[in-house]
Amino acid sequence: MRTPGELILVSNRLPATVECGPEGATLKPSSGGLVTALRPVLQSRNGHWIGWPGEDCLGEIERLVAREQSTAACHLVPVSLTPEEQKGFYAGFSNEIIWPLFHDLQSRCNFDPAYWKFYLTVNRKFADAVAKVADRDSIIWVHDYHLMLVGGFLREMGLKNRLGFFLHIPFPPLDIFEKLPWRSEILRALFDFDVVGFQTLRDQRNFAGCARRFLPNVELHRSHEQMIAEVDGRTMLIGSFPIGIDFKEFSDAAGKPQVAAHAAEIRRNVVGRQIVLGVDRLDYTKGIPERLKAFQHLLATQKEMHRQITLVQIVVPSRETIPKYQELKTEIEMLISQINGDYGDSGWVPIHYIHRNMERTDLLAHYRIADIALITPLEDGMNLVAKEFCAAQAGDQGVLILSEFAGAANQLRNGAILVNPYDIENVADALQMAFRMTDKERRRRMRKLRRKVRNEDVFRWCADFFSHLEVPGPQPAAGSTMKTKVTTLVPRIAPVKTG
Ligand code: ADQ
Repeated sequence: MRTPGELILVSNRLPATVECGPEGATLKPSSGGLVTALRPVLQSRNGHWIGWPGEDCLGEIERLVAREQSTAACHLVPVSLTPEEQKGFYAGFSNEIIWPLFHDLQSRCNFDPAYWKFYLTVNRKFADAVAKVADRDSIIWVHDYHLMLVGGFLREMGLKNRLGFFLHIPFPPLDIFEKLPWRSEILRALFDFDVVGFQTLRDQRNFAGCARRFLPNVELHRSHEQMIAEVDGRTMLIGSFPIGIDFKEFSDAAGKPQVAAHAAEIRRNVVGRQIVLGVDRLDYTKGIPERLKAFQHLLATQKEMHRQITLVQIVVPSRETIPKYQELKTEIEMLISQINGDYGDSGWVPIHYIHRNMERTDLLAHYRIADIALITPLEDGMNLVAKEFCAAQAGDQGVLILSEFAGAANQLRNGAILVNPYDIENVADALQMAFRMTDKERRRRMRKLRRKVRNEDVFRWCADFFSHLEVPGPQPAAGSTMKTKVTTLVPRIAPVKTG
C-alpha cells in the first residue's frame, strides 16, 4: 500500500552502478555530488529513485536491482539506455553541449545536431518511467541538466502532479545561453515545472534574464529573493537553494578511530611539511592544470618553501569515453611529472598524484590531515568537496582556499581565502598566505566555515525546496499586488517515438 505524496526522484544516474567484471555483474554504490547529497534525504522518506544504472551486461540489471531493493533507501527504478543513447544523450548532448556551455566554456562545445534527437528520446524515456510509478499524489523531483525536458513530456502526458526541478550546475548568463541552438525548447520545458531551483542567486537571475529574452511575454516578479510566474494557469516558483552536505555524518565519520589511524599513516610519509589537498572529479571545469601551474609558480618564486609543502592531488576518474577528458588526463600527468622532475629531490616529491575512486575512510583521512584545501574550479555549481573538507576539520586547523567561481563561495566567503583560479599569481599568493597563517587565525576562520556548513546542510536544502514543492503553489509576498503571466510562445516539444 503506497503512502500518498510519496517522493519520486529522477536523476541521470541511479545511486548504484552496475559493474561488469570477469566474475559477472555487481551493483556498486555510485559516487558524485548528487548521490552523496541525496542519499540521506531518501533514507528519511519512502519513495522511488528513477535513473540509469550504468552499463548493462548480460541483462543483469533487473536481477541486481531487485537484490538491492531490500537494503536500498527507496525503490530503485532502472532506465536502460542503448549504446547509441549513451553516446548521443549522455556523452553527446549532456556532456559535449550542456555541460561545457553552462560552465561558460563554449569553446569546448560540440553542437552536433544529431545529439538533440537522443536528448528528446531519452528525456521521453525517463518521463515514461515516471508516469508508470506515479500516482495522483506523487511529488516528482527531477535533477540536473540531463533531464531538463522531463517536465514538458509529463505535462504532455496529462500529469498534474507537483513537479520540481533542481539544476546542480550553473545556469549561464544570456550571452552564453543564447548560443544554444535549442535554447527556446529547453527554456519552455523548464517552465512546465512548478518549482525550478538553482544553486545561487546568480544562476536564478541568469535564468530569469534568458526567460525574459526568449519568452517575450514572460512577466516575472520578485517575491523576496525568489521569483514567481504564472504558467498556463499554474503558479511557478523560481528560487535559489544552495545544496549542503550531511555535516554531522561527515564530522562524526572523520572522527572515527580507523580514520585517525589512516590519517596518521599518511602523515608519517609527509613529516614536517604542510599538506595542500586537491580533490576533484577529472573534469576541465575543476581547473586542475591551472592549479598545478599556480603551485609550480609558487615553487619557482619561493625557494624557501621547497621541502616545506606537498600537494596531494586526488582525481576521481570520470567520463573516460569522452576524448576531451582523456586529453585532460594526459595534460595533468605531464604537468605533474614536469613539476616533480624540476623541483623534487630524493627526500621530497612536491606533488603526490592519486587517480582512482577512493574508499570513504581514505578520503576522510586526507581531509583530516590536510593543512590547506586548494579548491579552484573555473566554474562550479556548488562544490561539495569544500564543504566536506570543513566538516572533517574537527580541530579547526585547516585553511580553505576557494575559487570565487564555485557556488560555495557565496556561503563560505567569510572564512575562506577566495581566489581567481585563472590568476596563477593570485593562487600562489593565497597558498603563501595560508602556509604562513597563525594557528589562531586558522581556528577563527575554520570555526566560521564549520558553523555555516553545519547550519546550511543537506537537510535544510531539502526542506527549503520541499516547502515550496509540497504546497499547492507559491504565495506572493505579503502585500504584493503582482500579477504575472507566462504565455506559450514556442512550439511544445515534438513527440518522439521511443524504442
Ligand atoms: P560534482 O561535479 O561531482 O557535482 P562536487 O560537488 O565537488 O562535484 O562533488 C564531488 C563528490 O565526489 C564529493 O561528494 C566527493 O566526496 C566525491 N569524491 C571526490 N573525490 C573522490 C574520490 N577520489 N573517491 C570517491 N569520491 C570522491 C555536481 C556539480 C557540483 C555540485 C554537486 C552537488 O558539478 O557543482 O556541488 O553536483 O549539487
